[in-house]
Amino acid sequence: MGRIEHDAIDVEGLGASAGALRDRLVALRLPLATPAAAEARRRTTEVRRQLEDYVLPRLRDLDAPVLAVVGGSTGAGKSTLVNSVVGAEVTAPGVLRPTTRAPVLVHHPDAARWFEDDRVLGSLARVRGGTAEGPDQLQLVAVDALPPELALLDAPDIDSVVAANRDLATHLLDAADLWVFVTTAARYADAVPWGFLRSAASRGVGIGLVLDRVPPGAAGEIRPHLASMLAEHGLGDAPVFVVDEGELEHGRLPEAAVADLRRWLHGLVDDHEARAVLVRQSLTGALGSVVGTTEELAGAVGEQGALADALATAATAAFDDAARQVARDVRDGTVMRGEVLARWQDLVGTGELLRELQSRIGRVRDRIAAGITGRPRHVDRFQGAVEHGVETLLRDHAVEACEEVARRWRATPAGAALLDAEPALAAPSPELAERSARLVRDWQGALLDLLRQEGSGKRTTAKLLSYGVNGAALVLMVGVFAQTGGITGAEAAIAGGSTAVGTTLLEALLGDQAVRRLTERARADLDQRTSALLADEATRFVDAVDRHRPDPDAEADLRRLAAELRRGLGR
Ligand SMILES: Nc1nc2c(ncn2[C@@H]2O[C@H](COP(=O)(O)OP(=O)(O)OP(=O)(O)O)[C@@H](O)[C@H]2O)c(=O)[nH]1
Ligand SMILES: [Mg+2]
Repeated sequence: MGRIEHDAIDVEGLGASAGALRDRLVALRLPLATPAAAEARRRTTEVRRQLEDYVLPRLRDLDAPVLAVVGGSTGAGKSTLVNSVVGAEVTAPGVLRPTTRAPVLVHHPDAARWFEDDRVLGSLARVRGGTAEGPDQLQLVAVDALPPELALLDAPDIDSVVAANRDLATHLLDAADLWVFVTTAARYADAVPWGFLRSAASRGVGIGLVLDRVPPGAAGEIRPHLASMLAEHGLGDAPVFVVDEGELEHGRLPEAAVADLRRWLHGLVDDHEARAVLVRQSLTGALGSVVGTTEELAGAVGEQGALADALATAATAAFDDAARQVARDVRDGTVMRGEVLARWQDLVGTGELLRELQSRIGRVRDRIAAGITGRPRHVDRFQGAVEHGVETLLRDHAVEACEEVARRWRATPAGAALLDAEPALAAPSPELAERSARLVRDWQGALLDLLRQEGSGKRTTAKLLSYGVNGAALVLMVGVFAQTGGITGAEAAIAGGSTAVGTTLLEALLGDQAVRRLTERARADLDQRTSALLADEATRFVDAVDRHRPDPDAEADLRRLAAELRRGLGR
């Protein structure tokens, strides 16, 4: 065998890029269940297989024999044809369908080394002598009748009732330099073969069509129709070989029936230049389709990224909304109703607020007293009610936000699948109650600090401290949950009239301006804390999206590798 010149393409560069692309495709994930993803995943496997089965082995060994795969419908006569072309019984034809389950690769004895290792169709175990039985085996047969530069592969049927047969047929055709596609007078217009032929055309693989088992005299009628179908599918240049149905001799077709096909096959490889052209065409054709598909896959990855962004945005928007609603409810007195109001009235009505406002030692002593008597003070119960009120508010809005995210996500199949995959997202986080209670306590702590700061360095300090910051803090809290900045008539009504007692005192101490300002600051602080907590709830959704997001570099990697291959092909 003489060496083939392949100056027209940068074999080494292409090999490196194709290898890198293969590795990238192995790692490629399209985790979102978009309608396009299933197809994209299928195509990913297809391109990867195309690279592994054909492009990479061919780039490594441009001088390996041309592999012609004989494929087509069941019972079309493929095995009979292979036996007839090589003039020996190398593969078993049969009456039962499908007959050929394990593929049979026929080669010249001198070409054995090209097929014995896993260079091509590496996933199939080699069997020599005996009979291969399963779709994961490849039967190797050496015959002198074939030129060393040509190997023939008898494939199972493409339209088999056996799924493994169909997959294997596709796999084998992917590995081919050349397709010998066999159909019959009865079946040439079927849909399945044309699906395969369309992919052959897009892959640019060399192809010869055999119209087999043609009733004598029927060819004249079929040929023009077949030719127009081929032209329609971009295969107008493919030669057509008509084989008349006739008597078989020892299970083989008469010599005259296969002479043309054999001559064509041998002609393709006899001449080094012709072989180089065939190999290069199939190779660049395959690489061209690999590039096209890779660019489409990059697009699909990009769409998944954009969809993931949209899902994450829907989640953060729902929780931002929830935070705004919480802020609104805090202002319009929602918290100050029911239990909280009742406890506040207790606090005021029993005179405990006044005592609290006037007690400089404040809570510590009272807590000890409460501990001894076991009777919770009104101030504690009020505080508990506020904690519970804020917690309820946060939970209600968090539940609503979860439902809103679910509603938006369910609008897309990918979002729906994501929710099904992450059932914990149906409800707010289990820690929400505990975190809300802590939020209220932390906020109250900050409120006390605020009051202490307000008092420090001023003449009011001593007075404020003498009245007790705890009491002042309680009055401020009520102010925060009422409608406007300061505690004035409107809020006093909400709070049951008796708020005025504390307010008057507080305003007398700090001035109404300061009370208004402090209330605003305390409210802003509460808003900030509730927003942060709800933002954390949103993060659970964003994290779930991130777990189902394609690798952020994937799209750019695919585009870069496709561009490299384009350059290597000189396109
Ligand atoms: N008389 C006659 N019989 C043929 C001809 N070609 C094939 N047959 C018979 O048709 C049957 C099917 O042929 P095969 O060669 O096994 O067909 P195949 O395409 O390999 O079938 P699968 O392996 O099942 O896909 C066998 O019994 C053959 O002997 C022909 O030209 N004339
Ligand atoms: Mg067969």
